Amino acid sequence: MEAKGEMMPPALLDNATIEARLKKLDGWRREGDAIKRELSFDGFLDAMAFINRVAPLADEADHHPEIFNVYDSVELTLTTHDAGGLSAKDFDLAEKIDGVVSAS
Ligand code: H2B
Repeated sequence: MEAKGEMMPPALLDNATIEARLKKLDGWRREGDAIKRELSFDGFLDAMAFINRVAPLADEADHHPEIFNVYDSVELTLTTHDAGGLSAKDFDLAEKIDGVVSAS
């Protein structure tokens, strides 16, 4: 088994792939080396419940969004720190998050 510190970072995506995958997402925008989606909910508890539905998906993927909450709003930012930009892991997780949004 590979030690944690020796893992290869995921490959960075090229611009064309980033644009193509972004088009398939729901409400995400690109901001430099990251993609972001802002959501609003019916109050703080619903916003927290959403974050808690995202949490196990993120941990399963070993890929963790930056999460910014103010009362009923949540902004998610995805980037691959290990690779220094956007990788397939960001888009794979964004698709799963979109699934959570559609289901709620
Ligand atoms: N999450 C995100 N968003 N980017 C990363 O590069 C990343 C991560 N790296 N979660 C993972 C954890 C890495 O630190 C571990 C060792 O796999």
